[in-house]
Amino acid sequence: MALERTLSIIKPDAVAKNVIGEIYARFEKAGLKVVASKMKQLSRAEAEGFYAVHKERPFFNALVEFMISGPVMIQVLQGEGAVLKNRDLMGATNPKEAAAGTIRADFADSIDANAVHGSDAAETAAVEIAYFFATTEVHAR
Ligand code: RTP
Ligand code: MG
Repeated sequence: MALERTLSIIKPDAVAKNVIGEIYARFEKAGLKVVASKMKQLSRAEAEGFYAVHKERPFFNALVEFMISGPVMIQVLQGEGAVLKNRDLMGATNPKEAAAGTIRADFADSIDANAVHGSDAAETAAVEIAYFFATTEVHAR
């Protein structure tokens, strides 16, 4: 497996539930290192741009409204197979379908308020990391 980086976002619902630390602990216990992080209130334009791939989908407006409903915690995770490892920790998009012990099973309330985002491939990870972080803000560890 290759050493990879992936973009993770703790969404407004999980920030509001005060579980940033619990989610970071899961990353660390799985061998993922936080190599960049920032808390941010996304603007509408930033949220629309980030999820532009979904702009024709019926849930797009609800997704954008939700993502700007409060601050998010954005981080770059680094580790062996980081993209898939993070997706495994997150669980299925719909928390009702998420495996027991995953972040979404434990902290998400609905398919809209589903606690976390994670890049879905190495290529999208590179684009998403550059969307939020300058290269000087991502640290070799
Ligand atoms: P994310 O991008 O946030 O990590 O989530 P994901 O890959 O698991 O799911 P994706 O298909 O990329 O969808 C992005 C977000 O849109 C919302 N969604 N709602 N109502 C629906 O059918 C529906 N489908 C997707 C979810 O909040 C999902 O996280
Ligand atoms: Mg996605």
